[in-house]
Amino acid sequence: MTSPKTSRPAQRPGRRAPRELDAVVVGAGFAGLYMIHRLRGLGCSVQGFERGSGVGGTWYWNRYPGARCDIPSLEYSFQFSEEIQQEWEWSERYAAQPEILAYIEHVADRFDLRRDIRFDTSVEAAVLDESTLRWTVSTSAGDEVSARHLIMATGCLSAINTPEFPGLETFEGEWVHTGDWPREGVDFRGKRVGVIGTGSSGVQCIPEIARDALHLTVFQRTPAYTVPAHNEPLRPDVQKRVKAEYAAFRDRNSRAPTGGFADEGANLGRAMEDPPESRARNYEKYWQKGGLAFMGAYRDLLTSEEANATAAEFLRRKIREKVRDPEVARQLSPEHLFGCKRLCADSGYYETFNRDNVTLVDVRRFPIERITAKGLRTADREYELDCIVFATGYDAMTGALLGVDLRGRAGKTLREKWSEGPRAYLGLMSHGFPNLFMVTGPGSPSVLSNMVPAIEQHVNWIAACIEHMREAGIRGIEPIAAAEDAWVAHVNEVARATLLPRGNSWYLGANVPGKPRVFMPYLGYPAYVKKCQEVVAKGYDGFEMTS
Ligand code: NA7
Repeated sequence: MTSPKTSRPAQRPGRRAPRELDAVVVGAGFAGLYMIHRLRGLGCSVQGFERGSGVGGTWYWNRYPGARCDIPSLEYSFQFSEEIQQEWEWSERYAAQPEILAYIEHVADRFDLRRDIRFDTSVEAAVLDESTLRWTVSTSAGDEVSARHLIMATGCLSAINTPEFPGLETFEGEWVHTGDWPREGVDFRGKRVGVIGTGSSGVQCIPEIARDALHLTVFQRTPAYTVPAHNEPLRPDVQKRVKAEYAAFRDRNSRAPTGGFADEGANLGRAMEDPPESRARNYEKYWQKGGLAFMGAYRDLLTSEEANATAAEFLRRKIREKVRDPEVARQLSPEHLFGCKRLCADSGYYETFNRDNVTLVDVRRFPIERITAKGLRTADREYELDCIVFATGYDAMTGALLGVDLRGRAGKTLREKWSEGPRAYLGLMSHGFPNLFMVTGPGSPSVLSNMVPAIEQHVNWIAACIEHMREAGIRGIEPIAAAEDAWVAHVNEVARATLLPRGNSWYLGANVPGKPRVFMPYLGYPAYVKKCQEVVAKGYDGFEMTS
């Protein structure tokens, strides 16, 4: 696909015209890599930019000890290439970060994707030329390129959230964030370590750090609900069985209400229809399955408060059984709604609090006031620390998109447009920003589904759209405002029918001070895929095309 000569932007005197491309892809994680592969297949000229020094996206940055996926390996992987599916051997039921990164590197090698990616380079701005409907993209390395299509493959959990505690610059020890972990690792041996945050990252790294550190202090604001992952080596016969019918396996999973992964199957019954003893047995069964599969114990756990309370009480009982000190068990026991913040999958989390070298501090009761030269001060005392680990999460779903100065029609920025929360049609495109695509953007199932199939579905949709534009001689595509408004209203309506908007979660932006509280992902993976197909079948219903 070559760009028509007429679309060349006017040259500014004394400056070279930017290099003209069909597409720019921002990010080289699962989404960016597959997008580049598909665009190349269409014969498009494409340039990728990646702020890291290598491929992998979230799996490049999250190198903290214990980092592991909570979706089974055989499902958290690409399906676009049967060769890759067959040749890659997963070693564990849930892959750890090094294995997932090795897998992504293998895919990049296999399709020679690195040659089109500029590493150590952040895209800083992209400005639409309304007359040509092309984007001028500028980077931290001083590149300026012009592209017909700009594809933001920047990830849902990539802009880290580091709370602005006063005094951090005075800290004499080392501090790190789980989402930006040093490549050379961190040596915790003989050190007094503090971990702030007990979401999935905290829950995964706390048992590992406790094993090495002299002493570990865990600063907890909200206790997490977590279910043991029951991770184990992947049995060769299981892997062989799946590989023998991989396409059918993927097809079944794509229709699962869990959002693109089947795991062990969900129970379609309602919690209160089961008498208490049988309910306890059922919860025990799902606890034994492990991790996120527990969400499937009953179908109404996220819609009925009464049902939700039974799951919460079952999990609190497990904490009391595992944690020896009743006061520590009480502090670790969540009182909020179950499952409205993402459920964690752990390996020995509660047991860690039985160790002599681990202390739990409740920072909801005594908030962190400042970081000091020697450690950290809460409202009631100071803790001396040699190392602080921020496991404080992300500016999720919108952070990376709004981190780029994106200027659409009439010079309006995406930041201005989204000042009261993200607005996008199908989570794919936003009105006023023609030819700007988002992979798993807000308003798509994304984080409420299995990310890799969700990414592939979006990339396939975008690639087909670009191919259609080329064949039909279309220069621009953009959602119609009314279609976008209706979709945003629908996303909210679906969420409101559940308990999810009542959790103080990153799904709502509640973890980042000042962020608008809007429920961002779309709940309903199989229905969403059908909707995207219908939109295309009806001639890109809800979109406006410019020839
Ligand atoms: P999360 O799930 O957002 O967890 C962040 C944790 O950090 C959570 O316990 C927060 O408490 C805590 N936090 C954040 N800010 C503060 C301040 N200022 N003081 C004390 N504690 C704080 O991020 P993760 O990285 O663990 O996981 C993100 C996703 O990655 C996960 O859901 C999986 O999908 C993979 P809070 O709950 O806000 O009170």
